Amino acid sequence: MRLSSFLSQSARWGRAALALGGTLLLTGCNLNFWRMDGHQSTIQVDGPVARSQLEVFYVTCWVTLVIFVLVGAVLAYATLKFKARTADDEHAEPPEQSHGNPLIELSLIGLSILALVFIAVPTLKAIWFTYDVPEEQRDNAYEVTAIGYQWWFKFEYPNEQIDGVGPLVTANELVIPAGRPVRVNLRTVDVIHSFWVPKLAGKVDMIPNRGNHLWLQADEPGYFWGQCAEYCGDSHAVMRFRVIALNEADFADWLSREKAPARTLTQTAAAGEAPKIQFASFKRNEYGFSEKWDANAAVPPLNHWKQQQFPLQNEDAALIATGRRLFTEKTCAGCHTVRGHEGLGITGPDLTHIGARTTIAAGLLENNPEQMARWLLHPDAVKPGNKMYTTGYIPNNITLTQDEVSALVAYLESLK
Ligand code: HEC
Ligand SMILES: [Cu+2]
Repeated sequence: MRLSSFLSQSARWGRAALALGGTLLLTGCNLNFWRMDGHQSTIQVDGPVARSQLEVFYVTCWVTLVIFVLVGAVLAYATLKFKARTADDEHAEPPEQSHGNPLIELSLIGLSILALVFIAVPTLKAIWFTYDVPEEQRDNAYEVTAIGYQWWFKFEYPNEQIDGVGPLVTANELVIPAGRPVRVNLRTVDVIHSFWVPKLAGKVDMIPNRGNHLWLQADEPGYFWGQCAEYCGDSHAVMRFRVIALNEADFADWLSREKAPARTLTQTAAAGEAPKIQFASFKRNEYGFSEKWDANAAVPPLNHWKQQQFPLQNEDAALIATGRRLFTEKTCAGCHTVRGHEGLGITGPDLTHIGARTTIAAGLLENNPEQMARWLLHPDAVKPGNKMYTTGYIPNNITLTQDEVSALVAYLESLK
């Protein structure tokens, strides 16, 4: 090798090593990267269904790793042993061929079959296990129905009937009892979506005219991230949801709050003044989540959810009343249900208790007055192509002043 080519070669390797070292250094600071413990990790799981799926993943990984090492070793051996070392070697006769050796070929076939069986047995077991709630736990199972819409999720509780209304309905945050199997019926009103809560279970498609289902269980109370996992149009990537698993008492409390009609504030109960919303602070395409959502946050997500159940301080009853009137005037009521108030629409998410949810726009923004204002002002900037904008704001020519937005926000956030 000539000196100049040696130098340029080693410079290239040097740069590569530097880049690799830099990457390791940077990601090294982020422990979550190494633990693979992101919000949607399938490696750090919190329920039996996801655990059985993880086991299949590991079995497959180990089997293929063994194959990789064996094939790699044979390849390396052959490469080194039969390498041309001198100019004469280039023209030498090929070494003796072992093609057609029945012993080698049969044992390769046998080993392949063995590897497949090794993978197939746990896979089949997991398929049976994840398909439906195990027989002996059926009586204990809780049932919900998840319905996919472009681009949000509706959740129905068939066993929680409200007199004169029908089943309890909510959206984008699925609240379940912890430590109990939950059977989720999967439906869609439009295209194919897919239901996936990486730490608990998934994925199963929501297919038009086909009744799919899955089951999941959270080992302990917790707050879990979910995501539509089947491309379904413009805002598929931001069609998210949350699963909140509660202990028995908290779950019963939530059910009774959730079944109650929308909260109505009386003038005497609250006559504060809502803090001013900082309209200037909205940026395009910037996710509205604070550090509260970090894994090491001072307020763990489940506690954050619990805090969200309480009314905001400084509720302004007059402003809330204006917001309620605007909700009808601006045609919001035609798409959204606010049970007990004027809202009757069913094409958008149920908003009866929107103030008590931690997210808006299908898990995309944190639910607080600022982000709510941002969503109402520019739903299209937050979520491209969303139906609230394309089939509501545009045809109905909805424009909102900052005062109107402030009133609507006060109203929506009061719906605990
Ligand atoms: C044409 C029907 C339609 C109209 C009119 C409409 N919305 Fe919506 N709204 C939707 C849909 C659909 C979504 C779900 C959007 C998404 O996440 O993709 C939505 C989402 C929302 C959300 C977030 C809910 C959640 O759980 O994430 C709020 C809050 C909301 N709308 C309030 C309003 C207000 C206030 C108005 C009136 C100014 C209004 N909407 C007008 C259809 C409508
Ligand atoms: Cu989808």
